[in-house]
Amino acid sequence: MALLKHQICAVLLLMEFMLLAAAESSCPAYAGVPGTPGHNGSPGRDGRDGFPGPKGEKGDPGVGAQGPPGKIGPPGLAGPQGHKGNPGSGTGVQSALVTRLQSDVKYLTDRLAVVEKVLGYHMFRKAGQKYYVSDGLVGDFEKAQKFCSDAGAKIVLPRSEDENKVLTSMQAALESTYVYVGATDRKKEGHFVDMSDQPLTFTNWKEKEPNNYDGVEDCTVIYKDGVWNDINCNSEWHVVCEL
Ligand code: MFB
Ligand code: CA
Repeated sequence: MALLKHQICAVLLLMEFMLLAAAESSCPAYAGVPGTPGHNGSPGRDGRDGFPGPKGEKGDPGVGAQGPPGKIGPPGLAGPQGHKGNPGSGTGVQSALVTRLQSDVKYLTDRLAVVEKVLGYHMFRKAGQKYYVSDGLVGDFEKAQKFCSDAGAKIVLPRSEDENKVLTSMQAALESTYVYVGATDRKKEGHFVDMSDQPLTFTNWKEKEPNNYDGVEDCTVIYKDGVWNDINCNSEWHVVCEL
């Protein structure tokens, strides 16, 4: 009897399951409350390769591996002459340096001697590489020439406009009317030369001078405004020498 009961229950349970399955598939059931979403599943397997894309643009030219060096070319044209080399380190250079130093020492010694002589005068001015000096002496041309030559100097003779201005400034300081200038035409009338009988390279004659006034004017003086006049060599004027 018990076995029969079990069999009936089993049949009933099977029928209930079948009825439920059919009901689900044929009767709309009202949606229940959505359940909690499940976790993402594990990633799927890679897909298969896609189809080849369109052809790309042409690339820049590539840098090929440098080839082996070429054959030696023909010799070039001769270049310009090189600069003079540095002086050798031999004794030749030393002797040249010694010679140069000796020359410099002599130059400086000579200049120092001139400066020391210049300092011995009452008045002096520098005119380029020369010095104009005076002690305020007044005399005729012969006296002037002796005074300067005794001092190892010459009567002053400006060789340029600038030097002429320096002498003019000295004349103002001496408060003199005229100062003798080392130029004469004693040897040939009308041809003035310096104290070494050389032609003059610079003159500043006053207008209408030299005029050999009265036929006795063979010497030269400079006036206050710097112009020159020929005068009688026996007249007495201030003396300025140049070193
Ligand atoms: C002249 C001049 C001359 C004399 C005389 C007194 O000029 O040439 O040397 O100084 O004046 C006019
Ligand atoms: Ca004159």
